[in-house]
Amino acid sequence: MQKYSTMQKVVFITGASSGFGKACAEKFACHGYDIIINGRREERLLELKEHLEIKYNTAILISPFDVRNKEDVFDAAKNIPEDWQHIDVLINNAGLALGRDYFDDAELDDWDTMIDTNVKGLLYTTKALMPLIKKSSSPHIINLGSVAKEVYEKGNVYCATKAAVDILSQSMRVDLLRHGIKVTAIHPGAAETEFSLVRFKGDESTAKKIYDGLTPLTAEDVADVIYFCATLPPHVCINDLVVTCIQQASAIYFNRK
Ligand code: NDP
Ligand code: 8X3
Repeated sequence: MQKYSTMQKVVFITGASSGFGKACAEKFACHGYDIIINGRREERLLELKEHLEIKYNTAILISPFDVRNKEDVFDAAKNIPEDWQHIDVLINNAGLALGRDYFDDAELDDWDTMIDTNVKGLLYTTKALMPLIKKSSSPHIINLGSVAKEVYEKGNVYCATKAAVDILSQSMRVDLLRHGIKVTAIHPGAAETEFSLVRFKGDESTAKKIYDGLTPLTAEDVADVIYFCATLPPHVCINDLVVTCIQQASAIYFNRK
């Protein structure tokens, strides 16, 4: 679908083929935003685009790329069509955990993938889109951190990547202050998405056990919180927001039934 108006607010969401990213696409589309959706699984993005355009009569652009690939990220940013040339909200959501092992047992390749995706991918995407973000009259960058910025056993490198997201969000907020760019870091607790299935490499029963005895957050809960942060008055910015289900008090403490 063509964009109706270049004035329409544009949201760019990385990792929109599943979980929080997909739920954010649905939430912003239902409120009339035009959306650029990213992920590696292009068929899922096409399916989502069709669904949202039909249901909400909004314009959706797909931008499939791997956030780890610097060249692809910058090419994708360069190739955004003329009438999409401003980004009002960037949601840096693409990310993953791989493995849950003691430091000395963990796989080096898993560490590389988490660092390349959760940290370097977020940096590349933000840097590549910066010219378009600066064109917005009310720019906002929203980074997905996690309660995992607090260390838990066998969390090692995943926790480190989310601590890095925390620090980078603070740093962006300081360095981009002079441009009037809002920077929000959202730190969710356990939420049932494809996250654990990815973490445990397709092992469904181990993935399910993570949520035993819990009513965890849903992707829609997190999207609601993100939408709330993105739609506050122009002079108000939520800098950091930790959100958990009521049975979780920190990265470590749970009250399982
Ligand atoms: P999902 O696995 O459901 O979704 C992850 C998304 O990231 C997918 O759309 C995936 O798309 C995308 N993605 C992964 N790697 C890449 C890549 N290299 N390039 C582009 N896109 C990529 O997980 P969630 O929705 O739960 O997770 C979203 C974010 O929230 C992550 O950053 C995660 O760390 C964080 N988080 C999750 C929590 C949870 O309990 N679920 C709690 C706290 C934070 P594709 O595979 O198509 O590329
Ligand atoms: C995902 C939440 O606690 O499984 O970031 O690491 S946790």
